[in-house]
Amino acid sequence: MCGIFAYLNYLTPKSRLEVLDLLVTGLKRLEYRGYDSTGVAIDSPDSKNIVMVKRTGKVKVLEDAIKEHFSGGEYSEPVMTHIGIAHTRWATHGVPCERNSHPHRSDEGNGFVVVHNGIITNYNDVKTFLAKRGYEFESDTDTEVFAKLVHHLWKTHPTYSFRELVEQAILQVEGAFAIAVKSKHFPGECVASRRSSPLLVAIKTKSRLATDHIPILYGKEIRPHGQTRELPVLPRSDSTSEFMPEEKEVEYFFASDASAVIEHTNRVIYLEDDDVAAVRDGTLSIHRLKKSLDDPHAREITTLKMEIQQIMKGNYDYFMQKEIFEQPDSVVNTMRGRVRFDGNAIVLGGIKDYIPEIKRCRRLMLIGCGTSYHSAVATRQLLEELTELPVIVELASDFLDRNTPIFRDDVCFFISQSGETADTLMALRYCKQRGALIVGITNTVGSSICRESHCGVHINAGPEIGVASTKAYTSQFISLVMFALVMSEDRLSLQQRRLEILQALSNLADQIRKVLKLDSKVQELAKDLYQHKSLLIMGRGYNFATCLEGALKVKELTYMHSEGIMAGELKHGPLALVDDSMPVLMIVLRDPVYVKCMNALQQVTSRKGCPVIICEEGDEETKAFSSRHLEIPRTVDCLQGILTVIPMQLLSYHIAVLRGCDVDCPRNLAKSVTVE
Ligand code: G6Q
Ligand code: GLU
Repeated sequence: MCGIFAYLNYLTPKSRLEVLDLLVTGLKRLEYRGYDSTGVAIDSPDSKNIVMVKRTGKVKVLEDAIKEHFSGGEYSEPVMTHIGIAHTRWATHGVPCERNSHPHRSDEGNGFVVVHNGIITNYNDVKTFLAKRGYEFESDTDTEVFAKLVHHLWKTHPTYSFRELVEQAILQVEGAFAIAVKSKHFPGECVASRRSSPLLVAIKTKSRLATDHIPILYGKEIRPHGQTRELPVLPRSDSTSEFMPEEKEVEYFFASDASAVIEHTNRVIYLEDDDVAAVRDGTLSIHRLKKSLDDPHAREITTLKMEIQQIMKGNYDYFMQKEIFEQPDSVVNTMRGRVRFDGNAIVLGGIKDYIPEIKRCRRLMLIGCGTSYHSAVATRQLLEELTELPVIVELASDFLDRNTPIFRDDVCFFISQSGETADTLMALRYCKQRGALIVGITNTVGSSICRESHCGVHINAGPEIGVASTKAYTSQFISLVMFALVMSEDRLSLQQRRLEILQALSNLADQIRKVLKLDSKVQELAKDLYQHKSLLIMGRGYNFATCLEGALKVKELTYMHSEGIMAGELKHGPLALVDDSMPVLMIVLRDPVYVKCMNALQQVTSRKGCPVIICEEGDEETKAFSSRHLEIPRTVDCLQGILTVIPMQLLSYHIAVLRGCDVDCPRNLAKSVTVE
């Protein structure tokens, strides 16, 4: 949630209009993270002041406002060195409006301006502290206290450098944040930091970088957080090394994720919690006040493998649509280099050294939120079957509410597309502290969950931009299936089953292509359904997860009520909802629960319900129960969920389009939920 983008050009002439253009493009790439309001801050034409433009709504509104606001020729003059910061917001404190939009300022003179992602939990204490010192607040956000705190520190410690001021300020705040700060008192400098919210620095130089890491500079003294009454004594860094580009000209980007920078450079540094990154005179340095024993001495400069086309919509109308149609390829990418269909072997490089330890564990726990949680529900049965271990599936938020007992011999899987979801990350830390083995299943290289796991599997689905998760789900599903196959490699009694699954995996991409051909039929179905208020989705066994996931897609994209119902529970309550007008969709496949599903189908039709049925190709007996059905190819029972979820993705997409909803940016949501 919230996208931060900052751009610093050092000895690289750029007009302010060009800078604004870069900032707006950066924000567009990050828009999926939040789209309540937006804002930018750049230098005024005389470089003595900071000018800000903020707007409620999406980046397009800001773009139009910028065109209007910055039309003068003075903005087309090139400047050698400049820093611009920008933000797209997902409101947590204060309604979405211009007043609450970022950047937030320290004072009427715009001395310091700040963009922030996250929540400053002790903002009330800081606010009281500052109010007593005469500060007046203009917004309802938690963020504003940060700008004013830096200003207060600047007033009281006039000798501090910009970086030191920000370091002192972050010592005072609690909660989650990624911040970027610009100041008219420190022209050409930018300082950024993070704690529990993602932030990276990207570096662009003309020639290849001569180094692949930046040494970290440590302070000598550690101060606890939350001392707003007595400000700490400044710890000084004890080393002088830092990143200086070979040539003088350099451009730096600070961004919430890599999709915003990939069109400029593929060289990035993922900041760690409490890193303070500062650029001064074109030199980047990374500082930490606190040194712990296992801290590395440097931050690595990573080369991104992402391609620009991966984050463009291409010929599709929406990212979500593109991502649904990418699934024949994304599932193959998840298996690439891991599954050898000829030798029936599977190697998961990221966890192979831990397999003996995992095999000795007491139980497997799968933890995630939303769609990622559903991928755990979808694969639980197969994991139980092939590992013969107890498998516990948990929603991260609920898990944290319960102080769940965790043991050293537990293996805990954390499933997350973004790798940054706060609830999942908190649950990970909780389990890690208690000594469990932590396995990350993520789609985002360099994300917090990735970095904090002992081992893991990258699902390799490619960037997922649509807020509604689609291809990440099918790739998470396959990653967990591959893990189950690895765990059962040496079990003779399971070899036949394994072969059957491997065979099915090799046909999966073609079968997905076939399901995608149902698109126009699903669109017709959407026309029948889009004006209704509700949609019940029923199934059981391997397809229960599809019901939950389908209902989540319908809710988030179309704002219609939808519920995924375990068909076995029908007679325990939900059947009361069924009549001749309630839209119902039922998944009835020829698997071990077929007879039970047919019972449920009969219960629904005998209450005058007229369900849409998802069934197997050519299953005349099941089709006879309704005039509306979608036929999907036959596959092994435990992989059916991959094929049945695709019509649900398409259905929610088409209903959303028909209802005029913003498919890629559903109201009130954001892609990466970095607050609890
Ligand atoms: C679903 C949403 C959402 C998402 C969760 C977890 O369409 O994208 O439910 O799955 O917010 O996100 P991560 O997978 O990034 O942890
Ligand atoms: N808490 C800040 C606000 O409400 C930032 C929100 C976020 O990162 O989601 O403006």
